[in-house]
Amino acid sequence: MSFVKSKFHHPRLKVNDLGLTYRDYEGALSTLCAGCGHDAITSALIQACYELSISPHKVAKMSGIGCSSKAPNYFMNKAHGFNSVHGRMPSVTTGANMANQDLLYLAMSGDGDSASIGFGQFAHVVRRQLNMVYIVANNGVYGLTKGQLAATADKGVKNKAGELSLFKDIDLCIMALQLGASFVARSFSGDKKQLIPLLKAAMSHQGFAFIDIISPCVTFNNHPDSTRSYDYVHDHITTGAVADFVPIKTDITTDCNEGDCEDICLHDGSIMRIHKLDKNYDTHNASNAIIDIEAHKKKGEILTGLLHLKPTVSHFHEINNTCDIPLNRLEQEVLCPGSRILAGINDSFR
Ligand SMILES: Cc1ncc(C[n+]2csc(CCOP(=O)(O)OP(=O)(O)O)c2C)c(N)n1
Ligand code: SF4
Ligand SMILES: [Mg+2]
Repeated sequence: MSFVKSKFHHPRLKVNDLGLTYRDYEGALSTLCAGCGHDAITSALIQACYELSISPHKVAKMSGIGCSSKAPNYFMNKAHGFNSVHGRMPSVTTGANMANQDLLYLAMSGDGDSASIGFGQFAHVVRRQLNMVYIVANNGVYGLTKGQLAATADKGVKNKAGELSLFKDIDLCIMALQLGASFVARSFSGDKKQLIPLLKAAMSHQGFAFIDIISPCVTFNNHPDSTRSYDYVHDHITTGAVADFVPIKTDITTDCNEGDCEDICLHDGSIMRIHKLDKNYDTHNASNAIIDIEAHKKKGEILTGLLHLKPTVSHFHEINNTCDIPLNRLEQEVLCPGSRILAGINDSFR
């Protein structure tokens, strides 16, 4: 049986700068379990894209395989989308990005998809500073295949079937920081207040933006032996820096005591205002962020918020000097410059 979402909405629903309502950013009806953290991420994405007045046809939703990778079907049904093979989303996104850098690449992956089968692809896409937003919905298990432990599960925890996690977890934020990502954040699907500004900033960032979102699996990993359950995350979450996203040409109105705040200008002129809960917190320093994540982990805490932002790092297209114009908009003469030029290119390889 299939269900269709009603298109009816209140005639006076608020519209954004493009004249679109929140409902215009929705997708198909979710088939995920009721209460799954992934649905809360979808709802935060809808809100962030609506508030940023993003044109759906300028977005490419990319994913691999998993419950998390199904999520792009549940938002922005007028955007482009590619649900690829398990762990192969980064290479598919790289290809698409090479051909058309005019789109916003919004990728959704899982901890299985990125920290196991796709770990190699994850590492290289970070290293290459591809312009994209890479979201991992981290539930510590393979939800779609019924709850096997993922590589992000903490050592010593048990899954619902009682299987013990024998090895140290892979922390994808630490990996991204080590590999040079210019935007790294961690959040919780249940904290929209923190998540929405982070998503907006990630979408406005030029370069590789990574957000690891703790997203509890209510069916297979929400029990007392888990460190990814709603109860555990609620009790152990701590935030180093709260971020406000201020769009281009908007007055900054939030109160801020000197020394407690820092404004970081993003490439498009919008501002990320960082409220430092810990005065010594330094979002510019990737090595310190790694030390902070580890230190909190030792205390049994999950450090969330914006962990690192460096808008000045060169991104994939700058490094490779790629063609600004999407390939599908290039004229025949440019795409096929003639045999004399091709002979010259061939000669340069001899
Ligand atoms: C090549 C290949 N190997 C294994 C699978 C089986 N498989 C499907 S989803 C999945 C794990 C998904 O886990 P995760 O990425 O964490 O997503 P979640 O369901 O937890 O959101 C696996 C192992 C597959 N589809 N393809
Ligand atoms: S199995 Fe887990 S991850 Fe998959 S939809 Fe259900 S709650 Fe979400
Ligand atoms: Mg998972």
